[in-house]
Amino acid sequence: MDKIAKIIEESDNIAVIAHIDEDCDALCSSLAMLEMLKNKGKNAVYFVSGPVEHKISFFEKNYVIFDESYSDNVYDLVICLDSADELRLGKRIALVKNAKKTINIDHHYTNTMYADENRVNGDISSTGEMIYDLFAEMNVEITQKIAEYLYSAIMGDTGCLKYNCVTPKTVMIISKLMKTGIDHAKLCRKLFDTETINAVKLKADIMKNIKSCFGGRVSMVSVDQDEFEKYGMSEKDIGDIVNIPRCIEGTEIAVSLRKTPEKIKISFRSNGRYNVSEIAKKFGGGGHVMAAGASITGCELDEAEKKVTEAIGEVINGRI
Ligand SMILES: [Mn+2]
Repeated sequence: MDKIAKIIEESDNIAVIAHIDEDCDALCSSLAMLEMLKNKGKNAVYFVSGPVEHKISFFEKNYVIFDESYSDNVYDLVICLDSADELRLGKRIALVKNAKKTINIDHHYTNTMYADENRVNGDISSTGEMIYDLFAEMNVEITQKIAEYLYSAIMGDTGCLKYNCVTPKTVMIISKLMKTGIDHAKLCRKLFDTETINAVKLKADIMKNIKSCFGGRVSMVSVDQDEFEKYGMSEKDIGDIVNIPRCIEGTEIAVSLRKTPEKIKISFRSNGRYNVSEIAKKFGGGGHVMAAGASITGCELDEAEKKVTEAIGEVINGRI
């Protein structure tokens, strides 16, 4: 049996954590892992970093929102999912430090291999797909609940099977998950085709202010905190706004900047020509070739836009 599977089988008190600001892959991979552990009779808990974003908040809330009162907890095993490095675990890193054993399962090729046992493969679409493989090795019964989680995790990171990271194997796994009888259309509608009226209005405002540079090869959107507040929303209530500029014809790199009280979050998407994780790295971030992120503190949006444009310029001008 694989080492990771063996460690899981041999551990009783287990904590599951994934990267901060949980996305669909992070949340649903973790929920699938939690479900599997509970089905095996393990004493397992999944700690999220804070309230999860609105779009993925309909899943069963059988997780615990982490706060410092849990910092001294000691687990036999802490399983870290979908997190490229320790910084992305936020305050929950305390659990990793205290743990008797740690496992890291991730598909970011920038992963720093921070656990005792690391299973990292940057060529796999999603952590959800890696969890499916692990469960297959462990002969885990794929219940409908687990299938719903893994299906959502994979769909989340593949843009509903649209992105480069999708392989024939990804599609085969989706097919197997569908065979359990899950209501996949309903899940997709809830996850990807449902917006609140305020989210649509906010997006309309964002669209009016799309910036285009480098002859249209770079498209950028920015949202200030007061724009979220205008519609009574937080930046957690609106998903990937970087998909707005990504769709514009001629765009090779799409960027979004979101101002929160603490920092400016930057998302990068590539349409194939450039490795945006290299740009994210310039700001202390990371991610994948086609999708990456970082954050900037201590400046206003316009200054952050300038810095990002300069960093992209270095990459674009270096290549062409
Ligand atoms: Mn992921």
